[in-house]
Amino acid sequence: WLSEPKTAAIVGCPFSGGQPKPGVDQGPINLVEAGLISQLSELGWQVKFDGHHQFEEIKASDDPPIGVLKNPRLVSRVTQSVAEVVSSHVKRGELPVTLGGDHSLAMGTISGTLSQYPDACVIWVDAHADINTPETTDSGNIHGMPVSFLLGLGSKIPEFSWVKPLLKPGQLVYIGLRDVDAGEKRILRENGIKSFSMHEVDKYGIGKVVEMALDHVNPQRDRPIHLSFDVDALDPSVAPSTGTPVRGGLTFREGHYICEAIYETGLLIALDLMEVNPSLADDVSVQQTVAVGCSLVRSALGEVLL
Ligand code: NNH
Ligand code: MN
Ligand code: MN
Ligand code: MN
Repeated sequence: WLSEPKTAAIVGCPFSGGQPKPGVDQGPINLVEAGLISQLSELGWQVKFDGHHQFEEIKASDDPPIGVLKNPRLVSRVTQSVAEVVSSHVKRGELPVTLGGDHSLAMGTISGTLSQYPDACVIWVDAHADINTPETTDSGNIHGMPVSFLLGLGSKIPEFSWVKPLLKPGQLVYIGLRDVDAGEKRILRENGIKSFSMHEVDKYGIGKVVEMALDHVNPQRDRPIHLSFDVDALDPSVAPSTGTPVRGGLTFREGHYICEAIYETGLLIALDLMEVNPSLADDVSVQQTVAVGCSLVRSALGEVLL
């Protein structure tokens, strides 16, 4: 799937419209300033980065809620443009590394991947399932909903008609869940969506969990993989600077192991690193979170311990 020389395309997305806390738009800028690009070059990748993605702006007054959905037009237009960018990189055999920004962006990144490889599988690493529909959401924040849009669940919002329901439940697996809303639990159950919560990580260990996750979505190890990693999957002691930290998360090593094991499959074609918010927590915590973000990306792109 990837062309030679192997090329990573950084898609920096300074976007926060899928949730209410300012600052997450600074995530990609901080990750790049921390040296991510040279770190990936040192791993042997050609790295393409021509500045952070520029989004058209929509004034809040021109973007009233649709039902309960907040900033719907802005999120729709931004994610649609991200879908086009990711799709064009995947088409050229480049690995898009999308840096968020909030996780609503994955509506775009995964749409982009699936438009080129409809049988790609998605591994979603997160404390949250992000599978609320417009009917089940309590918050109205679209970063809690991208998966339901990709699956075509819930009522159809004309503003989002560009999002095609390209993802089937069997193509998706979760790792790290621990804060799943009641309506989301029902959706996961009713659609038979495989999920490895922190309970399963404790019970089986991360090595076995990743193996079982891959066996579910990729039994023959022949399908390309899109990894969507929300940094809040990590324990807040490891990644404190994020909008909705939830205790009891993945350790530093468990998070990195997931990335390493997926790299080892040779099947990774797209990566998201989302929800780094440098305006939350103290300077040391911010630096720690940004450094962890860079190191997760390096692990997913082949950094090895020995
Ligand atoms: N489930 C909640 C919601 O829908 C929280 C989602 N927050 C996240 N998701 N950070 O990764 O609003
Ligand atoms: Mn998320
Ligand atoms: Mn989350
Ligand atoms: Mn919750």
